[in-house]
Amino acid sequence: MDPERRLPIPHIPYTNEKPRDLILLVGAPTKDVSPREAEEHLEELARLTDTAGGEIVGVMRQRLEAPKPKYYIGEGKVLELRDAAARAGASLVIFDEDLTPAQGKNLEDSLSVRVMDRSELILDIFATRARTKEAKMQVELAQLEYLLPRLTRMWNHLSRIRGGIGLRGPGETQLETDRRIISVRITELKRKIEGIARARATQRKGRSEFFRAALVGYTNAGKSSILSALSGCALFVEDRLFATLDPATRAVDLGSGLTALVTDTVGFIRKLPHHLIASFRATLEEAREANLLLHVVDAAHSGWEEQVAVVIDVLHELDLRDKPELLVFNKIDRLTHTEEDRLRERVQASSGDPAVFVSAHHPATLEPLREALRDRIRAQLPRVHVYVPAGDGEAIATLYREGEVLERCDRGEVIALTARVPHALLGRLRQREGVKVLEVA
Ligand SMILES: Nc1nc2c(ncn2[C@@H]2O[C@H](COP(=O)(O)OP(=O)(O)OP(=O)(O)O)[C@@H](O)[C@H]2O)c(=O)[nH]1
Ligand SMILES: [Mg+2]
Repeated sequence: MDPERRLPIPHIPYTNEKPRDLILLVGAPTKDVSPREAEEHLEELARLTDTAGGEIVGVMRQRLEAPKPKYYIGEGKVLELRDAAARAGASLVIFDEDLTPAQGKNLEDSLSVRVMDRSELILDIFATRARTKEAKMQVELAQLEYLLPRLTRMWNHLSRIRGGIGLRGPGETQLETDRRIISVRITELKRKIEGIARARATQRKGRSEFFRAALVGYTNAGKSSILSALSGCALFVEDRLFATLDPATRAVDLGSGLTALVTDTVGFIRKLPHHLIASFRATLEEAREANLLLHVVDAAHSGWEEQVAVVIDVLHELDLRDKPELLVFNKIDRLTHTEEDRLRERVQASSGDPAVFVSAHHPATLEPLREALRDRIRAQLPRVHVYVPAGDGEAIATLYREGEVLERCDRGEVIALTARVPHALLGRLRQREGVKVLEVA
């Protein structure tokens, strides 16, 4: 049978008509996580739960020396959790930590409600938010790979409950499937995604003469807002996690005859499911071919340093760590002057990496970012010798305005300049009467 027909992935967007899952959250960090970080992680899990359309009815915490093999948390805590879930009428328990398939199954058997971990929740959000064919296929692939080792457990609770968070996407059709069909589908999806990536690579070739930058960063940092502000074309922006799933590229006019192609990409998050990262590799090809990564940071978030570290880790995993990077601290409108000064000092002291401080909501503050982009573009422009008739003031002025003049030598009738010149200007100069251009090897 055609596996495509056996495993349709239903796209069931969350609507208010559906009863909301009542959810208990569990945070069980190990002792090396600071109390502030532990609370930030739970807060983020709560935002993820809200994005998925669930209603939180309680939060439980436990500090662990190390995760326990059987239930992740201690056995006493499991009993406490079972009582709390029953009292609150919870239909779902979500752990902030990754559970092994066995831990998930043991917990479900003891609690008699469905149990999910952060990875599964993130996959569910991606499944309901994916819009394009490519994003849908990537999420389906990641979900199937996550599902495969947990198949028996899924069948177990599917016979008890239907629908709800975590059961959207492929979960609902698992009853009549088996591992073989899933594996066939996984191979099929990989092949199709690669095909799309190849088609995209061909498209990109046509734009290769442009300087390319890719916006990367933690989810909700303001990547789409920055690209909207830079390009003047509105992109989807939302105060929710994972507003953007598909890359979007816009031409950004930087003035002085310089243009950059800037790509907005999917946001990263702590503990991004490994399968999801793998399947988003193709989408992030755009970032791989960029000349510069603009790493956007939410400067107003108390956990920005941890978020930067998470993004760096994911970039590592995607083999993107060696790209030139510019840190773009966004949302400075939400900082006081003192906070902004302190942030600048901290950034300077800690990394020494190049950084700019902007607010996507106040376009004038984006000037340092535009300037940094212009500098990077100019640094990559071809170096040429240009000989201009001394009387051609206009050509000389244009060279100073649109290019970067490195040397000038006035030789009476002719002015000889060495300059970095944008491709477009190069074309115009070559056609100009009396002007000679020689490329420097
Ligand atoms: N105050 C303030 N809010 C901002 C700024 N930039 C973005 N925001 C808000 O932050 C939220 C997230 O912005 P997005 O541009 O969607 O962030 P993103 O990084 O594209 O997020 P994902 O696509 O979800 O990864 C929205 O509510 C924006 O209005 C800023 O400079 N200042
Ligand atoms: Mg976005």
